[in-house]
Amino acid sequence: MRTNVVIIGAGPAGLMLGRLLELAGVDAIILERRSPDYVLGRIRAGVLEQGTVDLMERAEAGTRMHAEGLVHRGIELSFDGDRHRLDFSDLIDRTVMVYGQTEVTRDLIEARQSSTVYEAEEVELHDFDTAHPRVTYRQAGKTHRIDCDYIAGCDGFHGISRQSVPTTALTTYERTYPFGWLGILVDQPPVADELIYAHHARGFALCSQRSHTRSRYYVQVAADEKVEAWSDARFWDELRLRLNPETAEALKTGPALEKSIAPLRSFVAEPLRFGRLFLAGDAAHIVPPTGAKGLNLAMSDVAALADALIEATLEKSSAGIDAYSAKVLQRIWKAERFSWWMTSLLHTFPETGPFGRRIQRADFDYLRSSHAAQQSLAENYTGLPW
Ligand code: RFL
Ligand code: PHB
Repeated sequence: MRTNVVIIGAGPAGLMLGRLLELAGVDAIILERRSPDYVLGRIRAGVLEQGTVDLMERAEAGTRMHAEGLVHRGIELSFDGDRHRLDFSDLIDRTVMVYGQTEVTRDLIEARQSSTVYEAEEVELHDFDTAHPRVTYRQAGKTHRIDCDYIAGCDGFHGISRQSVPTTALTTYERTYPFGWLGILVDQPPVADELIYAHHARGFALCSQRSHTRSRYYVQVAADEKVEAWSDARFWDELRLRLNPETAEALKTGPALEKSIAPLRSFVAEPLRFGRLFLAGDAAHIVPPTGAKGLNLAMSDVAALADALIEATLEKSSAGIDAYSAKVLQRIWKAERFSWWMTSLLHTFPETGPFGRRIQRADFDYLRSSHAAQQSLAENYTGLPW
């Protein structure tokens, strides 16, 4: 088999890249290790920047998002029960869209007309440092080979693409946090119209949502915590303790549809190009979810990569692919900084002690008193320019 671009991974990054290439008339095959049901069952992000919304439209996959997604004008921050609302519309005339990653994935799968190979095992990348790269994989006991011009590694943090690059060619920057997020999905109306990010001495909590009838809540837990140790009742009790009393009172609880723990990590690999292999999305970088940036960053990467690959294929110009890595890394590091900062402000860090908490309180008080600081948060949360 032969194609222009082999895309590894059918998460949001791979599916969006595939869709943009197909619309431009560039041939691409997506190889995904899991089944479609598995891919659609992963509960992850919930907040889309305007740039991501625009990209869904460009991909001709935005109709349901506009019908069912919720436009949010702001968020609420809470510090030991003291609340402060940030109105992005007033501050910088921008909004975000609350629409689940599962739905984004579903819409992109439905929009796609070209082939996606699911349950592709033992995917291997070959000769991407030459003019003739190829990818092999196994499916139903048979080995297949695809020759191509370019390979796009969109296979997430644990994928094979980054691991295929010689370690000497890669510089990685990493920070792990001594905690994770325990998340619960529940068929109950959200406790508030907007998202609430709460700092509390017992740890961070987030009240998010998927629709007017489905809510998503998170609490900070120790990194080694086991999900089995958290009954639904224990989760709700802990969440209430971390919210201010009126919010805790208004919380509508129910049986968990899904409950899982995600570790928190900051990670960047540089560069993002190795010959004819390009990394994008979580394959290249991870942010802690506190800034709602991971999915959006994956989307801005592939918007740039799609343009570069279209130019390289149709116009035979390498300007875009030559510039790709340096261009997207600029934006990636700014999102890394913002996500790290939001995480530092809102979580409890056992090692920083009482001094650390007073600094966090000062950061929150400064934010409450400074229009400039609020604008800065709003600008980063709603998304820096693409
Ligand atoms: P994905 O989604 O991990 O998809 C990678 C795909 O590659 C496949 N794969 C392979 N395929 C073939 N061969 C192999 N060897 C393969 N290895 C892996 C995988 O099966 C998978 O289908 O990466 P992608 O596309 O880069 O997308 C990134 C986003 O999923 C991620 O950044 C976000 O979910 C992060 N995130 C959030 N981002 C936001 O923008 N806003 C949010 O509100 C937000 N909340 C979150 C989040 C992530 C969370 N968790 C669980 C880490 C909340 C949480 C709790
Ligand atoms: C979510 O709804 O899953 C969500 C929302 C905002 C975040 C992280 C996760 O910052």
